[in-house]
Amino acid sequence: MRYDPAVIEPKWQKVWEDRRSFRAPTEPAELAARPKYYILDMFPYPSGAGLHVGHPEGYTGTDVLARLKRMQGFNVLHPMGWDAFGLPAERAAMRENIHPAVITQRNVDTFRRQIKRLGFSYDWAREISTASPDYYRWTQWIFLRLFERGLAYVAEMPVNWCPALGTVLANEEVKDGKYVETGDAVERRNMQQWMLRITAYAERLLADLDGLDWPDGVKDMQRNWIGKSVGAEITFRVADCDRSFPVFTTRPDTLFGATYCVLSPEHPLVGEITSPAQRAAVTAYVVAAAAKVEGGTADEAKTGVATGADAIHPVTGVRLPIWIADYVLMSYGHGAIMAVPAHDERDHAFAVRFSLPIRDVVSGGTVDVQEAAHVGDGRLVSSQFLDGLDVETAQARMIEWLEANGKGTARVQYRLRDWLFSRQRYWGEPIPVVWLADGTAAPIPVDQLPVALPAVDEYRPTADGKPPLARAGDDWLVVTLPDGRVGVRETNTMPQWAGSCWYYLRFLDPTNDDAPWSRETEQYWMPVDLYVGGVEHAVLHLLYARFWHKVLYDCRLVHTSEPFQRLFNQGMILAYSYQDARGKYYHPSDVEERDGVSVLRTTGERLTSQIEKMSKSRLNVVSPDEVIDQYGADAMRLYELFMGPLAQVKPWQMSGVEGVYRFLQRAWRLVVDERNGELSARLSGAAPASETALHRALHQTIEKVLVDSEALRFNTAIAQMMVFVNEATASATLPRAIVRDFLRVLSPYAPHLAEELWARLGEPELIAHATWPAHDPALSVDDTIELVIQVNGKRRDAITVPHDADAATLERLALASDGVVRTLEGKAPRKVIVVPGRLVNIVV
Ligand code: ANZ
Repeated sequence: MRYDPAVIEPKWQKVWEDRRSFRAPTEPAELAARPKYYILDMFPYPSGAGLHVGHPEGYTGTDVLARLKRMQGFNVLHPMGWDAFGLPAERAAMRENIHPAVITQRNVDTFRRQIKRLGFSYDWAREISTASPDYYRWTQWIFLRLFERGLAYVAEMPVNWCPALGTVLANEEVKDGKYVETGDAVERRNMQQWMLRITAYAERLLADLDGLDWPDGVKDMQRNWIGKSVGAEITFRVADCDRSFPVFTTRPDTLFGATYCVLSPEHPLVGEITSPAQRAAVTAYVVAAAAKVEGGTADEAKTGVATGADAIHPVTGVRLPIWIADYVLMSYGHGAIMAVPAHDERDHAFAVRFSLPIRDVVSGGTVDVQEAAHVGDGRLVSSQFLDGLDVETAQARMIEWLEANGKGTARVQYRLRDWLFSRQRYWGEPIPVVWLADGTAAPIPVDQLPVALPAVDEYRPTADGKPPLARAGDDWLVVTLPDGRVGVRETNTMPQWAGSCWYYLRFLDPTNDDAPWSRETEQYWMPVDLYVGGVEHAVLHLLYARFWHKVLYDCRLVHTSEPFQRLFNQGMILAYSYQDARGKYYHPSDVEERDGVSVLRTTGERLTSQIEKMSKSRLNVVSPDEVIDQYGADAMRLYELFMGPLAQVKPWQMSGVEGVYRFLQRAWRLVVDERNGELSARLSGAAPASETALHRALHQTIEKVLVDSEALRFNTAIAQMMVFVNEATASATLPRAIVRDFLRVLSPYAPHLAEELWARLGEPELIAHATWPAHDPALSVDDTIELVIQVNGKRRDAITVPHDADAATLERLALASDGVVRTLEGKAPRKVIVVPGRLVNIVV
């Protein structure tokens, strides 16, 4: 009667499903009875490859918390669904000649099966897929809310056009002029595109970050992406003609240091002001710049050409030559700058390259401005009415002067651009709009939603460059509106980000046919209390979803201005990969360790091992199925969380799974006598004497697991449970009450095992429905000491341990501490020196 996860896990999963144990309540009375906790995972894109062990890391953490919160008496909403539109399914459809919906369904089925095997406590009754018509109907509905408010508009835009794919790409899909996925060349083209006016929300998207419990790094990335700059707009007249152009500057104080101006090659004035002598050179430069992706790379040498025209300095009236150069972007500010080479690095490099004058107007730098730009603080010099002022005061004074003389104003500028929202693809939400004969766009009436994806025979754009939806027949394309006007449907689809902008709201009320969600469910469940996912979504998904949420807030459809109150990023899980001298990869099952060296089992050839991202091509993908087949879901769950701090990047190691599996076996033996399958003879019905060490250890464990779990320090919570099981294993008798309380503590982490032992102890109810045990603070504070932990003699961590913990316990705790896990990076220690009561030194 050994611990056999293959038997007990499917059994309890079925019980939970039959009893609908994890259903989030829906009845008003149930909702009113308890506080709520909405805990959300970033839902996956169901790729063809299935899950690897990295995916469920965050899901395991949220599942522990979801179970814990239920035990604490919360109504918990813990849902799962599929971000199911996207290019990979469309590509697979072309390859395999199967409809993308079929491919997506196949992938979803695999993902669901794999996720279910882990025993997560999702409310599966709320499962959603962004590609199903009763979901995207509401995505389209929200799009129309944006359209009504003037936040969705069509513009002729320079876009990244990929001729090989026949589609535009988002900026973030393009690097160095190539599509990041395939390396296909990308060129710039003007095309009519749908845009979403996210820039109208720039200030609120920025300001509201302050109130969020999010990692600082993510908030900073969003701040940088929004890129707020405070400065001035200054107008320069063009000499000898009645034209003028504004520039944006963050340094109006340096106006007296401006020695030339630069226009972007795309600036509308370029053609008009260029002198005949410069015309040929300017035209050649403009044509060459048009073919390049905007801005070029940062360290590229500055290029440019003079227009032959001059600007008039707004204060001194001095003539400044006007150049054009591609380091000035048309898409930022006004596409024109005043160049101050003494105090701006880019301008300095340009001035040196083209021998333009450099004029120092801020003293106090240690460098000679002829050699390098002085970008720091100082006092203004050679600047008339600004002389002697510090930079900040001089900026305010200059803005006053500009405003008084009608030559400029204070101005705030954002780097954020409007969101390019149309894609020339098939597998996405059709944009619910028709084009009328007069060239205007009209919304599809709400009662005609969804605009369902039509069947087409080909997913490629048409020969004349129209999106694949243009292949649908006139039955689909031609629409008569209720007022009799006839139009042709928009054939662009939405980008993949659209569906994930609001899925957390559909989970509230997933089967509602009258509205995307009901007011009552939104009032009750929102905001999301904890959102867990990868840091790769730090900007785009999280910014787009915040934007939509704020629009919905303005439409009075949601009652909070932010969707996700607390955010946590799990660290990526890596894996060992093995390569021979020629760089060929081998699967771990072909590798053997001989004398501490990895060799190829068949030939004995030495291999190098490396910790890398899991990928098919490196043959180092570990699938959850193989782990569960060998050790069970509970061991897999525990190892996911015991590997190290959740936020840390760390490598998967099967030997680590083996370790937590042994822990589960020890826990099993606390209750079960393996010889006969009866209850262990050590279990006693007597009430626990409150002063025993075991009783104290229990209360410490209850408290530590609670505190650590809520702080998402799952690894140290597990280490504490290991300490308890060791104590209990060593104890001659085991009061049942103590074991019962411990099982409740263990149950969020290893729910199947806890459920099985709970039942064997004769408990009539499920442990999944049990409450969290109370701890007695008088017992949980113990004489503890601070244990210093060193690696190779260097202090790496300090943890609190019981004063009387034995050497073996100290060693285990030390090896599991954050500092050690981080320092060892998966390396095995050679020796562990324990000085009880003082320190542990780990030698590697
Ligand atoms: C004069 C000046 C003097 C500037 C100085 C800087 C330092 P951020 O912080 O990114 O907003 N700039 C303005 N529009 C530009 C464009 N379209 N393309 C490239 N550069 C542009 O930077 C604002 C500064 O970037 C502006 O302030 C301008 O250069 C430049 F000592 O104006 B500055």
